[in-house]
Amino acid sequence: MAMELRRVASSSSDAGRKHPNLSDEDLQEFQEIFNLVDTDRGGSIGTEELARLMDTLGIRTSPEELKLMVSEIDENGNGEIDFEEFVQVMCRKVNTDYTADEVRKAFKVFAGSAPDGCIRVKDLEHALQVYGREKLTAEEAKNLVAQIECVDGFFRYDEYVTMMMSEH
Ligand SMILES: [Ca+2]
Ligand SMILES: [Ca+2]
Repeated sequence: MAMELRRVASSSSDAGRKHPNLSDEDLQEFQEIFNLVDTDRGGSIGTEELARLMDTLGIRTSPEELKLMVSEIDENGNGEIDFEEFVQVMCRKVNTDYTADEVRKAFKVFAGSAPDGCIRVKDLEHALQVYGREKLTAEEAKNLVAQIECVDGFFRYDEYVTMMMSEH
């Protein structure tokens, strides 16, 4: 949840970046994975390199399946996966960690008796400190919540989840 909220809080300042949802660390990690797969260092991943990766992962794939996988990712149609295309795939993966329903349910648990689709700011701060893989300290939670739009002490998570999750 903290990760999702951070994305909202930082979206305006990151507007000029190519991958506003990704930190530099994410990009670096993707680059490292990409380099491992791009064994000929040509700057793109071809079907043969993908085949080797699948082999390493212990996944059996036919040449047809490999072609299909590449064509799904290959946006510019040159038959290979370049880094930009690779990042797009990894983003999709990152963003499907939680479904919209799961995030809504999590908010609802912490929202208690707040009106439907809303959570009190102080309950949200509490949630950020106890829920999810990335727990925050009280101060971090306060800072994060201060950056998001709240009305009359409530954060409208329903609208936010709809907006965030439909983006991808
Ligand atoms: Ca290559
Ligand atoms: Ca391509």
